[in-house]
Order: sequence, then structure tokens, then C-alpha cells
Amino acid sequence: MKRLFLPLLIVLACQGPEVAPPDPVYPIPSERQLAWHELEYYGFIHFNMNTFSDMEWGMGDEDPADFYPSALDARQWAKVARDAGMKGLIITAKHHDGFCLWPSAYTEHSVKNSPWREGEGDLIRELREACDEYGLKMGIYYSPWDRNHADYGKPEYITYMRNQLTELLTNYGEIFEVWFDGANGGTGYYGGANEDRKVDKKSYYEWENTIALVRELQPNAVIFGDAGPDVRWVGNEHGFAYETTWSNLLRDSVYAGMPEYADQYAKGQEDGSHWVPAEADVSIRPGWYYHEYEDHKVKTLPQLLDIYYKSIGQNASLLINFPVDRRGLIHEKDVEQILKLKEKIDEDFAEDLSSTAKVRASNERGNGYEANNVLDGRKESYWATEDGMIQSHLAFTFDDPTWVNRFVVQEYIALGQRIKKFSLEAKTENGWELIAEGTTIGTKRILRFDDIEVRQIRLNILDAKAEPLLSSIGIFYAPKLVTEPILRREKSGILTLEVPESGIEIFYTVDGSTPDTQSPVYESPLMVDQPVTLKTIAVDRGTGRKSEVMTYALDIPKAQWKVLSSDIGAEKAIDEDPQTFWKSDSNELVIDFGEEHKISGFTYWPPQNRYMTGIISQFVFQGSNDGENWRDLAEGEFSNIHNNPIEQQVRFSEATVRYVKLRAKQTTDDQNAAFGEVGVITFEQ
Ligand code: FUL
Repeated sequence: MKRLFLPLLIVLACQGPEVAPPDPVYPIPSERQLAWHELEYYGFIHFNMNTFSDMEWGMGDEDPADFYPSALDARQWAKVARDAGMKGLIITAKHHDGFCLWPSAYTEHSVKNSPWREGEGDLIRELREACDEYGLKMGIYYSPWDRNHADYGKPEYITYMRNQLTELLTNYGEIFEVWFDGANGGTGYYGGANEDRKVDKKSYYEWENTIALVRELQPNAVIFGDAGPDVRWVGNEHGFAYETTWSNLLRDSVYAGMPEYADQYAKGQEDGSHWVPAEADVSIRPGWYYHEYEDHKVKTLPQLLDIYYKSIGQNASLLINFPVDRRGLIHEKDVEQILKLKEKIDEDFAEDLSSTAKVRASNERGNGYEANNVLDGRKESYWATEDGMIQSHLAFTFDDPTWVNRFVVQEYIALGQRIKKFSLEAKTENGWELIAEGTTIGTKRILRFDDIEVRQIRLNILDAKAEPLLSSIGIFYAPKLVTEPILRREKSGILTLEVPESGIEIFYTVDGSTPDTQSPVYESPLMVDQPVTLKTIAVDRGTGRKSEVMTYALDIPKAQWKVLSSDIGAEKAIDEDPQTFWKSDSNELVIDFGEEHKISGFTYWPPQNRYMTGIISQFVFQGSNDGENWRDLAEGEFSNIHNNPIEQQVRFSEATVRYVKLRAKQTTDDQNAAFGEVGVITFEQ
């Protein structure tokens, strides 16, 4: 008897008594939502008739013959997405203008009537094959609003929409997300073929039946809409989730396409009845569709990195859009930037230091729910406290003092989002210090803080709906982001240089030589009252990493300059900020330098706002010594300025003048001339 029972007793002693799992806190995610949470990061493709009409919202009367990409390659899109670390691609199968990227049997407004692939093309199929080749999931964007279809606004259109969804969700394999756009003339502006047909957004689309159809055809797909049902919009198109972001939503009282609900989409609701997590969508350029004139506006690495941390790091998934160009390719500049982001994320999370620490919890629920579960890399295991133990902490102790600046924490969301308030403290040589605090955690929260050398780091759960459940913790020491400093100059001539991270030094020269760590260090704003060539470099002293060298030709300061106009807004044309602009009723700008200057050229920044009007395409530039008698100094065109609205430089033979006048002979859209920033050239740059 003894011999028989001994092994069993040993096993029982090791396993300890069985412990009941914590009760769920409702709402909880469905299986399909849990699978979607795993993806985190995927791409959007906006490519459609708008690409060729150079619009963001086409009217629906475009000619299918205009859809004619010269070198379309969906494999290039998939490769870029895969290399960027994305897990899938969602494509605009049909946008608001109604043009279809597949040869739908229910309309003539599609690729089948375009010259592309001689009318035999099917872009959804090409993307499917490319996604399969590169191991990506595929999603479908389908705009319920349709400016082309004659029946839009009538019940017949709903049948059309369902027929098309049936095609898309039956013929192209597994779809991971069906993206229903909320825009349907929400501002009362409808436009297109059905201008006069206003629809009641709550009832017109009979969402219940449409959702049932998607469930039937693609049971594993999540459905995105402004307010769900499975995934919700984050409430802005900047790609940022909020410091407080609940995956819970009072879904049945929040409706798609209605701006008054934006705050609910944005942050979710602590008392929300359904699990409807946030997806943050953003384009890598200002527009969703490709416009050559935005080639110089692709988001920079610091911008993209901020988006990453404020979406994935704040309980949302991230959907970054590529406006595929007219060739049918993701533009080289977009590829370069998205790969820089990937490289930096890999660098930031290269080594998880938590594996070198010992973890202890203030309380453990018992067998199977130990603190160590947060370090085992398994998403099914988690640390839990005993029933009712809400205030609690997890402490990580390092053998040696360790530098850290990132803390990644994940709740075990299968049993509901719980945490409402937390703080992070570090034990250094000087005792405990508060290094971060916040509200919600959810699927993932990434805390960024200044470099600190710690012996211990402690996550305190201060308030939660029920006992906290944490499935994963990561601790990292991300290298600093070393990018070129950003220069700002005021009208007075005062100049500031900025880098996105603290702890980076900026060195500069004004004598034309290449700056290095022996050059003067930038410590505070500089007064530049002479024309100089400034060169800068940013250096992380710790690692020795350097940015590229930047060169700036800084001409005479504009401190004494005045615009001769009674409109005070006119000063925006010479405030050293191309982002602000002045629109002139007379189509000209007259500047008084206050004294004579020898000039040999001028510069013009067209307006930089999203929908630029009044860009000067043909000009006359004149000079005067008394403000009355003018002589022409230059005349000509700014070639390609509509497509590439960057700073223009025009040179002419030297002239000594006190007044200058830039007059528009023509603007690109026949609107009054707009001046982003005007300057002069007085030295060879
Ligand atoms: C919006 C649309 O109106 C835009 O054109 C774009 O497709 C964006 C992703 O969603 O609602």
C-alpha cells in the first residue's frame, strides 16, 4: 500500500491544491476578437479611382477607362508589409465613388471596363495571391456609401451591397477583417449621383442582416465599424489611442458616422456592455490616396514611432495606410520610412531584461497563477491575486543595477479588462522613485520613461474592477532615437534646434566645416543676425551614434521687415513659418526691408495646408528703392509646383533695393495668391 501511494502523494504535493480560476469581468472578447488582438499591426491600401483622379472622395461619375496603373504589383505591397512587420493588408475594394477593384457581376463600374490588364484584371485576387505568398492575412474595406450607384438611398441598393459582399467574402479565401467605413455624408453633404438622397444611418443599411451575412460567410472575420460590432474606430485619423482606452463600449447606443459619438469611439467606456476594442488608423502621408504633391510629406521616423507607442502602446491595434501610387506601387519614400520604423522597433525591443530579474508578487492566488507566469512567454498563463485582492504589486529584482526606459505590460484580457489605475516605481541608489503612472492597461500598455539605473522595478495596481490578471511583462532599454535636429527660426533671427529625445547632444558649425564632437555644443537658442551656413549633427554620447549632417543656409533675419498691407494677417508671409500663410486679394506681396540690401534671389514657399489653394505658378519679382518706382528683377514659372509644393528658389543678377514685390501672374487653381513664406537670397549658399 505504502509503496503504491507514495508517487501519487509526491505528485499531489508538487501540484498543490487545485485553485479555482478568477471569475470573468464582463464584457469579454470573442474567439475571433482574441485572434485579432494577436495581430496588433497591419497595413491599409488606398488605391482606387481616386488615385487617378487625384481626389480623396471621388464623385462617382469617373470613367473606368481612367483606371490604368502602369506597373501594378501587389507582391511589392505584400513584401513591403511583411518586411515592415505587419501581419495583414486591408484593401479599398470599393470606396465612396463606387468603383470596384474586382469584376463584380452587379455593376459596370469596375476594373472590367478599364484598360488595366485589358479588362481581365481582378485586384482582389492578385492581392490574395500576394498575401498568401508573403504569409499575410487579407482584409476588405467596403464603403457602404456609394456615389455611383443609381439606387443608393433606396432599398434596392442594400440588396446590391449584400450581393457584392457575398462576392467578396466567398471568392477570395479567408478574410480577417471587414472594414465598413462610417463616412456617408455625415455632414449633410452627399454629392455624386445621389445628391438628394439622404439616408437614415441607423436604419438604412439594416446592419443586423448585413452582419449576419458576414458571420455566415466568414465566421472568423472581425467586423470594423465606427462603433463596432467587433472592432471600433479610435475616433481620429492621427493613429493615436488615448491614455485611457477601454475595450468596452456601450455598443448599442453609439452609432456609426455620427460625430457626436466620437468621444465614445475614442476612449471606450469603463461601463461598456460589449467588447469592442479600438483600432487606430493613419496614413503614412497626409492623404489616404496618393498625390504627387505629398511626396515631401511622408511621415518621419519620430512621427511614426510616436504613432506606434501611442497606438499599440495604448491598448489599440495599428493600421498604417499606404497610398499606392499611379504606377500601382508603394512609393519608394513610403517604403523607406516604414522600414525605418521596423528597424527602430526591433532595436527598442531587442532584449527583454525581465528575464534576468526575479519576480515577486504581493499576493498570489495559488497554484497555476504565480507571478512567474508573466515571464514565461505564454499568453494563456497569467498572474492572479486571491479574490478581492485588488491593490497589489509585482516587483522585479535585478542581480546588478540595470539601465531601463521601457516597461511593457499586458492584461489577461480573455477574462475582461480590469485595471483602472497603476503606477511604476523604481528602486535606485536613492530609494524608491515614481517613474510612470496611468489608468488603463488592456491588451498592451508600453510605458516610456527617461533612462534610469534600477535595482528593482515595481508595478503597483492601485485600482481595478476586480483582482488584476497580468499575462506578460517586458522590461527594455531602448537606444535613443538619433535623428537630425529640427531647426526653428523666429522673425527676430533667434534660432532653436531640437531633437525628439533628451540626452542627445547637438554640435554645430557656422564656417562651412563638417561638425563633429569637437565643434561647439548647442546649449540654448542662438541669435543669427548675419547670413551664415549652419551645419548640425546630433550625437548620442553614450553610444557614439550620430545623425546625418544637416546644412542650412540662413539668410538675413527678417526682424525689421514689414509687409505693406493693411491686413495684419499679411505678416504670416514673413514669419519664418511656412505652415502659416497669407492670401492676398491683390495677388501680390510687398515687403519693406527697413533698409537697403544687396539681393541676388528670392525664395517662395507655397501654402502647406492640406487643401492648398492659391499656389503661385507664374510670377514677377520686382525691386524698388523708394516703394514707388519698380524694376523687374525676375519673371517666370514655378514648374511642377502643384505636384511638388516645396520651397522655390529663384536667382537673378545682384540688385540693391529696400522694397521687393512678388506678384502672381497665375495660380494653379485661379484662386487669389497665397504666400506661405517669402525670403531673399543675399549670399552664395
Ligand atoms: C474615412 C474615409 O472617408 C477616407 O476616405 C478613408 O477611406 C478613411 C480610412 O476613412 O472615413
